Amino acid sequence: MSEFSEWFHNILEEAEIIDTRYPIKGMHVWQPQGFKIRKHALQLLREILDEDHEEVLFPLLIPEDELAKEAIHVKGFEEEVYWVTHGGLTPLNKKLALRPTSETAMYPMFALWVRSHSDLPMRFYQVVNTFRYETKHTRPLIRVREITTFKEAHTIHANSEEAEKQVERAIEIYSNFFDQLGIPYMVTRRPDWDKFPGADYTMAFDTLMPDGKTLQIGTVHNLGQTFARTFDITFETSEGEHEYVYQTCYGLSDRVIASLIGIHGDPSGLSLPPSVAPYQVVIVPVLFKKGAQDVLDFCQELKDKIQKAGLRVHLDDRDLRAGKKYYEWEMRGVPLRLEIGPRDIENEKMVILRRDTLNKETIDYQEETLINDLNNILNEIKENLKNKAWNKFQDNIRPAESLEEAGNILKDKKGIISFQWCGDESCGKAIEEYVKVDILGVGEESLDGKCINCGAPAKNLAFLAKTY
Ligand code: P5A
Ligand code: ZN
Repeated sequence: MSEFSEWFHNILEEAEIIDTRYPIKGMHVWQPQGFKIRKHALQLLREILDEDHEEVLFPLLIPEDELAKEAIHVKGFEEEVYWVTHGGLTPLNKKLALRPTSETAMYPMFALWVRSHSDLPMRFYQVVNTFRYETKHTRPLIRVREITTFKEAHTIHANSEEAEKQVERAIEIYSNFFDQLGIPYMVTRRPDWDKFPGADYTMAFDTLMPDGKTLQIGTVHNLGQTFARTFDITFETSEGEHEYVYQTCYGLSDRVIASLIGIHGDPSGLSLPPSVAPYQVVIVPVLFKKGAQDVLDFCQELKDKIQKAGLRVHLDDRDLRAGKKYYEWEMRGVPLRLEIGPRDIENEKMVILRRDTLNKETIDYQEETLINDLNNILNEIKENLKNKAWNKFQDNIRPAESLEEAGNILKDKKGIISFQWCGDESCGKAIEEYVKVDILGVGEESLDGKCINCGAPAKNLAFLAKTY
């Protein structure tokens, strides 16, 4: 196990995020702390999506014939589908698939829902569990067989320009979401041989984990009219003609939580952005025999005040050594800790510890500006986590002029390699073969470069990385 892998597994257990002892490979239990982080992250996401999407909920099971309709799609998933074959002791006459994703559950219904051009666009999303019988090594939150937090959006449009605009919009939405979580990312177009089964093209978000491997944390697909033809989703144009719709879909998963944990964490444990931290502030009273009750009363009032202002705050008045409490809250990633003793109350001071820097500071306790002061610090923490993560990400993208150089960088430093690429599939496969890692995707157009492998004029800047 790599050092990061070990850290990751330990922190999931110690911080009570996920219990991996459930007796099915790739299926795990969300524990209360993990569930809260998940809940807050979903809340942020819903706030963004609800602006112009509607939330729906489709059944988990998909009839075999619907799943099989879209040939390329089903081919892409056939090795990963779990099947329900019996109801009790009775064999089903139609096998039912546990959704690996919901295109084939939703689109037969979309065919019924879409009538006229005036119905369009339609934008839906759902947050559900999906099942994929992954054959690669499973890892909690990163590659699971029950994806418990699959946020999938599906949109329907009257023309291809609108669908393309929706792809851009989805990229904006996810960028905004990741920015709020301080997760750095790059957005690339996946090579054709690596696009979503059935899509015209796939745009993907990749982040970088501390072990130098990238993690795909979201994808946006332009489906064109492929599924519309398969599922007969048509609309009546203003001229009274019937045309196939254009579709997009985009999805995120538990991997978002994995990257939050992995990217912001440090040797002391989790370090959470305030927006998703179960507790944003924890108050630890520093008690001595004399005056203990006064300190506790003061802390209780302080807690009430902070809570009223809408922050998630906890008063840790357990009868434990302060050092033990500090260790625990740092490990759990609480962004801000307030330590208050009798001397502080007297002097109108408090000691604060920022989890992101682990710096202790004494600041003024000012009743009138307290909430404002705390909010400012929390905001600084959010920005600092984000900046640190982005700096590290950018420091780990390195250009390579030759395949040999690319191979060496991947061996020594890992991370992401940028290179000039002609865009040709067989050339791309040869590059992947040589460096033994995948082409992540292509980025901006190349103006005057030469392909790193074949020397032909390069079409795009592309990226290589060892991936999860
Ligand atoms: C988009 C939503 C889809 O399934 N259909 C609806 C489209 N795309 S996808 O790329 O196949 O998956 C979307 C995102 O889900 C994450 N993901 C996983 N996370 C954890 N464990 C897995 N086994 C797993 N498989 C996919 C990825 O982040 C992917 O981008
Ligand atoms: Zn080439």
